[in-house]
Amino acid sequence: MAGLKPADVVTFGESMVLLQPMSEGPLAYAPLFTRSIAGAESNVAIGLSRLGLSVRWISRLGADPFGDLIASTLAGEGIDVTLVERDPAYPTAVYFKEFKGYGDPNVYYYRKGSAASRLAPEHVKPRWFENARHLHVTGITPALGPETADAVRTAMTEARKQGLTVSFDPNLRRKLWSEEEARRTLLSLVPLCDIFLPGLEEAEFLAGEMTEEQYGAHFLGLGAKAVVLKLGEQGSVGFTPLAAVRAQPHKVSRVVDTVGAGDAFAAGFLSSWLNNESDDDERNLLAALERANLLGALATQYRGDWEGLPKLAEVQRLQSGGRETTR
Ligand code: KDG
Repeated sequence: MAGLKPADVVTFGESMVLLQPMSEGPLAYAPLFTRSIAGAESNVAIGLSRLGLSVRWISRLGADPFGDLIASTLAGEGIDVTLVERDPAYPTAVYFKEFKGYGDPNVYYYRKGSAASRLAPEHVKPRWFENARHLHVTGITPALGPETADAVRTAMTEARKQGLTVSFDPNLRRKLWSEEEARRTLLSLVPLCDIFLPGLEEAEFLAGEMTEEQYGAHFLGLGAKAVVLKLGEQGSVGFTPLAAVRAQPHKVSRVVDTVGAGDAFAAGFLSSWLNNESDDDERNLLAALERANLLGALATQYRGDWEGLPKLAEVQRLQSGGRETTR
């Protein structure tokens, strides 16, 4: 077997075909749709790849045309999809959005019994982590099928055994599982990560009501080495045992679609954090949080879960206050 291309980041999870109505209003009356793909981990993979990191995305897709579409879209983004397996017995999943004209879109999943929902520990191979530095996982995968939580646990454990660092975004999706199961499973995975990336609401769901500083201390106490709280329009705050840093939000004048903003945030954070050049936690946290806030904000400017993710040159231009050349 040929060696795998080195990867800064490995990630795995389910990607789906995404059908978005071209109009606002109830999905039941939407006549026309655009077609794209989506999935928390592949959104992060695209964000990282556009910022110049090498990324390996792993999943199970149906042996069907929608599986082809996902694999070729991600390969087209420069992501290594060599280890993706195609399952002739189970299909690629689909999901729909419903734009109400205000707030977060509603989402409707058609993913029960999908190829990725069959992911099991036996699929997680030591080879997944060969030649790689970091694993990123989300709390969506454990909710998908009977053995997916064990698959995530196995992957996190194996990655650490092979010397990778691990990040974990709980990405709570209440439509996928019960609150009790979600809380128990997500909490059990926190000690297996180095970087924990909850939103404020997710932190409260997992740990009850606390101050931001208490959340930082609480999740560091569970074993994470860095805790990053996403505060939405208020920016973000990060904690390590040595530092606590707040970063102001990147302001935008209008929000088109919030779905995928958390993944963009994760990509922004990791792209900076994994390339830390200094030993100064405060400095490293601030740089990573500022980039994360910027990416999260940019992701809300477009319909679609990843289409608004910027390339490195755009990020550098925005961070240095440069003007955009439009024509
Ligand atoms: O974070 C955005 C994702 O939620 C979206 O792209 C689709 O993976 C997805 C999911 O399970 O909701």
